Amino acid sequence: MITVLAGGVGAARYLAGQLQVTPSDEVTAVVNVADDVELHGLHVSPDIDTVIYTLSGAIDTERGWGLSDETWNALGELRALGIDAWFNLGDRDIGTHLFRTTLLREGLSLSEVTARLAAARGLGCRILPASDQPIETRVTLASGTEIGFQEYFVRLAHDVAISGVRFAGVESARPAPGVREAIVDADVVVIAPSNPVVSIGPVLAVDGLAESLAARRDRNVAVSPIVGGAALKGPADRMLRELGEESSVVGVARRYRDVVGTLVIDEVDADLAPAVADAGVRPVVAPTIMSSPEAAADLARRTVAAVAS
Ligand code: FO1
Repeated sequence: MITVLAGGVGAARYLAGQLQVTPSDEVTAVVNVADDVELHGLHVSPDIDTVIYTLSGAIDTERGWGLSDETWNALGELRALGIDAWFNLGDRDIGTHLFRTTLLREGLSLSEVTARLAAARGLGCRILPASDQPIETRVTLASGTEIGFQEYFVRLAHDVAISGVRFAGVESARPAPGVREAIVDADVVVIAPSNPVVSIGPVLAVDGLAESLAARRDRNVAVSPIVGGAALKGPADRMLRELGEESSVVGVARRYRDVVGTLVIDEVDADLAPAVADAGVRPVVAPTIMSSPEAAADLARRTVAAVAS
């Protein structure tokens, strides 16, 4: 069993690579839920949907989120009615949120709804929310104002400095069914190249998961989402710096050293391998830019091989 801790776009690409080299029934994704947001009466789970849409080939490849061949008529009607609809929900994507919101209201858990969505799109791998209880990433801006993650990421286009991040509700969030076992029983646990602060952070903060990972640290491996000091997509590099950490593979190694024994870094960061080792994590240098499905498959192969005994 390969268990992959996943956020959104980068993790979805990594998972698509993993599924080219590992039978799907041997892959479990534990996905961040702290980006989830309630908008216009709908429960949206961006990271879960991005993973399911990507793995089923339904993703809009330009945006990296939402469905392809999308139209925006419902949103247009909302705006015509004077609603400030700043989070772009496509008409097809709204179908997913209506399905999820209706079943949640009928009492199904997020795990059960997610399993139905994954099965409906023909996925063979397991997609587990990190928790069935609500966790909400709250971002404190440098100005001191605290806002929700999607307000920061989308409405403000993350074009603003932050001074803090917290995961509201995480204290009472338990691992969703199967999550702890997926970590404890995995041959290898991979932390996918997602934002360490707001995509992987909320997963590691769920009760007992960091401890379960630490207990098998030498069979866990992370892929750095920071290459040459920068994030390939999104604000991970700026967030690390604004939180007083280093936006580099060394900064990532420091963040993950309690839960992984190995960090895969890109060839451009090969000169930092000794510094990663000094931070207490074994560096493995490999091409980490997933510029094609073959590159993603090769990265997944190398990442698992780095720790599989
Ligand atoms: N990202 C944007 O930058 N702008 C959007 O309008 C937007 C809408 C959206 C709708 C559904 C969905 O599943 C994802 C969406 N995203 C959008 C991406 C989302 O904010 C990010 O995927 C994560 O939350 C960060 O990984």
